[in-house]
Amino acid sequence: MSSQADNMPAVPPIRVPKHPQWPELGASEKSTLKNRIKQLMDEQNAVLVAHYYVDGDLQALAEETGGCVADSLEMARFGASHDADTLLVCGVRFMGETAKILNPEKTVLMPDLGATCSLDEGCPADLFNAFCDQHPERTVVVYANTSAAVKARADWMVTSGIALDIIKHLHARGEKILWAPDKHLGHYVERMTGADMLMWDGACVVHEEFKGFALERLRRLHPHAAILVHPESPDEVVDQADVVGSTTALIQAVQRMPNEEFIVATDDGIFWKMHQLAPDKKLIPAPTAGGEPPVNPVPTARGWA
Ligand code: CIZ
Repeated sequence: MSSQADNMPAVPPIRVPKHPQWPELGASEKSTLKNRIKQLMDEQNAVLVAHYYVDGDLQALAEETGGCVADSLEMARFGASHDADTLLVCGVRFMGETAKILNPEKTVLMPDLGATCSLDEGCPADLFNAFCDQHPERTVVVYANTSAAVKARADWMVTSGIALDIIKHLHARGEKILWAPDKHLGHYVERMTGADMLMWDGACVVHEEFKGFALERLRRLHPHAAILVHPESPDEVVDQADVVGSTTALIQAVQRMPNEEFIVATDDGIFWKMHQLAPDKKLIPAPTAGGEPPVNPVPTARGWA
């Protein structure tokens, strides 16, 4: 068994811009803006595909206009199956790139090209290529949260929904893996499959904030809550989970499980879809190192808080 590489290149500090703070809009301003977006989409034969992590208003607009709200792979697949000429991708840059890879003939637009992902930023293609060159005997598997240039070097590309199955398959064939960029997801897959995995040293800045000790405290306050954890979270958080899974798997768990309360460790954009599909369930954001988290997300101008 392998794990962290000794000779991993030093990755320069990650530059993830802060979430822009937009002014709160009133109902009529929002409605004017929405109508303008709808008009432009009609003119350009565009369809809106939004990720579960984006602002609730954008998820709602995607559904109202016949688009979709999904994970990155389903966003790209939806785009491929739709006859629109233009895909308006509301998500981070790698999601727009993935949509373009699957839809080369379509125009792909993004509202904010600066919206990025710390996993993607923390795995520059030149350093990654050098790392792969040092380990030619390994099968290169990268997570979806990477640039197109990094994906181009990989033998396999996986989402969190299929990572376990693909690594199990490669392990059964006796292959040794070079995994990038998320070390937490990598460790989780390594523990579950027993595969030999050499890890890139990357992590998601959102999921890394979830703290095991704070989650233990919160669980004691909500002993009947089911704990739902995205596998980009650190081991001590994953170890307390009732369900570990992709965004889609966590949303399905809220619908399927009989519990009335759920503590959720992933980006809080996901609460919009969870609340829509299971409005009677109480959703509690997993705690970070800071103070107590808010209970029962409520709609705000920028989404769900
Ligand atoms: O692939 C995606 O959409 C992401 C970022 C996570 C997930 O678990 O679906």
